[in-house]
Amino acid sequence: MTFVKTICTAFLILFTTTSLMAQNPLVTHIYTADPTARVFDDILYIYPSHDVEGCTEDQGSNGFCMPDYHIFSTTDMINYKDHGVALDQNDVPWGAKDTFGMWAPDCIKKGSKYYYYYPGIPADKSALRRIGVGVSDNPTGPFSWEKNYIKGIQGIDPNPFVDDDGKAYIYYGGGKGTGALKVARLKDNMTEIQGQPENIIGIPEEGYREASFMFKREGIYYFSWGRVNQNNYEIEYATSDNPMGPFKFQGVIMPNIDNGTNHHSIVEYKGKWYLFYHYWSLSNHNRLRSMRADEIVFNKNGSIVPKVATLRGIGTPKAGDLIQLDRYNDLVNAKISLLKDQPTKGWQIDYIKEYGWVQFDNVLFEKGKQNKLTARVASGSKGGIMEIRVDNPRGLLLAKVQVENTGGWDSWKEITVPFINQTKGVKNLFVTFKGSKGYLYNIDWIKFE
Ligand code: FUB
Repeated sequence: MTFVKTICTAFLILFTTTSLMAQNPLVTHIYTADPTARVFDDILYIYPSHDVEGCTEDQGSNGFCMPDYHIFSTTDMINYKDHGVALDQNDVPWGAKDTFGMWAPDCIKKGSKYYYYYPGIPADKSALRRIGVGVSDNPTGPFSWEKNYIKGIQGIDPNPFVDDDGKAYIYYGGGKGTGALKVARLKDNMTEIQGQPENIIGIPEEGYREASFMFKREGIYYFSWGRVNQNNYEIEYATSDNPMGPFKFQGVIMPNIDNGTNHHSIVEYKGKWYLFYHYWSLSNHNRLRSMRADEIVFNKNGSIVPKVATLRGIGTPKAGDLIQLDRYNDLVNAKISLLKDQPTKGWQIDYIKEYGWVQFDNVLFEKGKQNKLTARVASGSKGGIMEIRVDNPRGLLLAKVQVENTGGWDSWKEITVPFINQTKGVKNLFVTFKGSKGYLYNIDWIKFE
């Protein structure tokens, strides 16, 4: 049963911190949703939720089946380390058991401690969701979980924020029957609220709103959320000079991508700003989502340039990293589909025809560090040639791979060839397809060594 498989995978991961690499989605070994990205001591951490299959009718809610939380980290935004399960649903001290309702979490640092906030279904049935918190000396835990939920608030999508003056806040909202997005001051202990929660004022009232996220940039407080509006589901934002508002509505950050939900977070890392969100193309099911990220930019006046979701995502692969060409910037005379033999590994480029190419931007070539190219390919025809070039489809030729018939379109083979020419710096890659009429070969990935 798939669910049993998921549990086994979770166990495996529990005991072995795993390193994985991908473009969009960021990881494919498990489904991950609601990614909150945080930077602590120059490392980027992601605190997502975890979608699985296999819930019975009385388990899970709104079609989601979510048993636990994993934590991820990266320093290059290409290789992601899975630190395993940080909290299982049945270890929530105040939670109802086996309810698969572990929705979007978040984590923040205050002083030298890390505080992990999560929504859970309370055993006392006092609300649809309550919000719990755990404390740790490390961003990946182990966390010491507070015995009771935070009194005075109820809802989903907890988003803590610590201002430069040390004052802390928690934003939350959403969930059935709770239309408003809210904010409450957190006491210095980070486990209790101070005063009464307030509604977020100044943002559109129509439609369903959830997935609050607060960040500060150049003295401006940016509050963003997900909303089901006339355009389906969009990520929107508003700004203020006060973390409690009132806010001024600014517009859309990410237009609808037919997601059903699009929980997000925004973070600055190594001088660039990124939007983390989720999408379900790996599963073809919008309750089995995978986290993704794209770079965003700000206009001079501080407004955010709306971002259209990309396949390419973020990060600059270098020698040794797998380059998933199916996460392309442009593709001509070819298609993509999920790998048939191992769908959880992602996609392949297929139906490749002559005179086509795939463009994949931002690959780092370090002087003398790459001399060979390996391509994972398959062909059920007489094959063809792959030319690896930079800058444009006729640019400098780095390597040439002759692909023969490998025994079938799913019979994968790794072919290694030497570099013909060297290049240096961050380059846009063009892999061009040469051969005769008909389909030439399928490509899984390429790698420089
Ligand atoms: O993942 C479950 C819920 O869906 C989250 O809490 C919401 O923000 C939405 O993404």
